Amino acid sequence: MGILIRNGVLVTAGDTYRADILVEAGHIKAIGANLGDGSETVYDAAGKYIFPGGIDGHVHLAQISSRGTALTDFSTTVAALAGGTTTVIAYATQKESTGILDSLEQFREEQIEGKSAVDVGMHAYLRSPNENSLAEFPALAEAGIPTVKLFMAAKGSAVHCDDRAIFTALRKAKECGMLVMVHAENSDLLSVLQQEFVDSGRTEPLWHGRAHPEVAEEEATVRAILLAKAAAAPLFVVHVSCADAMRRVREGRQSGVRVLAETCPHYLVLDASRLALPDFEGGKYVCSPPLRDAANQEPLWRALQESWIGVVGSDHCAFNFHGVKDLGKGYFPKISNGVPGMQDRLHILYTYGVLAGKLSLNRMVDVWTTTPAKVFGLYPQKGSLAVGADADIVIFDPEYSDIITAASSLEGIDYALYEGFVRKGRAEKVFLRGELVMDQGKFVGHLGQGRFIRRAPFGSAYDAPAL
Ligand code: DUC
Ligand code: ZN
Ligand code: ZN
Repeated sequence: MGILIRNGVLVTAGDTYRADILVEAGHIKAIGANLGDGSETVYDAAGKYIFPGGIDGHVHLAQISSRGTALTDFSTTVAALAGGTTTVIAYATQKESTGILDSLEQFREEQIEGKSAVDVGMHAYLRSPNENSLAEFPALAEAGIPTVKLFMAAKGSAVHCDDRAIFTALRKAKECGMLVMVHAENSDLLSVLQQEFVDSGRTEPLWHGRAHPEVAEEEATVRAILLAKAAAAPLFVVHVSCADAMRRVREGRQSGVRVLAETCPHYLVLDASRLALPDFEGGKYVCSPPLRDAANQEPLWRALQESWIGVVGSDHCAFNFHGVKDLGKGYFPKISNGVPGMQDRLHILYTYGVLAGKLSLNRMVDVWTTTPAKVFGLYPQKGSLAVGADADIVIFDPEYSDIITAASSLEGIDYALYEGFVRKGRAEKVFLRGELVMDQGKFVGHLGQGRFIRRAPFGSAYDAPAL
């Protein structure tokens, strides 16, 4: 039996218009007027917006952090659904002495299957690539995993990548439709500063931020872009946190490099003053790159509106404050890095972007789902309201308003990153492949409904807009 969503205002990356949507067998069957034969379940969306389901291209779940602490698992993807996100792409780390594909296959079987509330893709998070791992790139693309993440920080760790590793990975990736993603921070600069601060007893969370200055991100961003230029390969820079790094991305694109970028909700609305909160409260906000001075926020919003940055991912990486984050009390290098964000990505963009006049509604949909779908090989199956697409659909009530609290968090940890923030609008009903799975903030689906999604090679649906 089909469903019919009537009287809503459809919002896509390119259009806003009133129409009905007919869904059959998990797909959008038709968009228009006078649809259906009367046998459908009807949902009246008068006064509501209809968005394509959100795609969060950057989440960390079911992993052990570099500090040895455990992250929340895929059952917490219910939080993503509450914020209208129907697909996440999770980082899956290559295991020691194990091939990339074998590692990821194991991760899918053990952590994703039977547990997830949303559809899931995987990014391969590589140990420093060698000849064996590069040789696996074609098979990764074939397996529907066309993205690899390389980590420029943390020299000495298994995941650190030097310039040689990045350059060779970029060249190989280009040959087989893979996209290289980088965490861009200059490792040496970070470690010198960290050592100095620790040696002089400056060990509160604030000093984590000071040990990761903006220029360290800017330098690594430029270097990665120039390596991409040398390899004539595309590049995706994750979690751009500051205006200077963003400008380097824009200049790189203007100079002809195919460089794309993501920023995250926390860099748009939270600033470095959080790290200085008393009683180790600042520990809740420790992530890398760190929260920046507030002056960076307006340029980042503008970059989203102008398409200099195309993607907003949450970089959801959730730890309990008590018992996990607070292990780093008195010694910031031990604080588990990461903040939650899966639940409120849409709320932050809508309330503090759209309603504040910084982002058009269409651009919001674009950075929240459509460009992520295109860049990460999910388009047009996902990220759009189009005939034939998966019926991942959000009925969004723009009139709803509440306050974010830990009590309303579904993220599975003991604090809310945006505690006390007003949240306007709500994903009132969320459909995953045509099934109603979230209704008025209540999960009405089942864990395990989410499927592993094989993604298409990079480039098949995407060309970055010219700047
Ligand atoms: N930074 C990352 O790069 N990944 C996860 C968490 C964090 O803070
Ligand atoms: Zn990162
Ligand atoms: Zn991350």
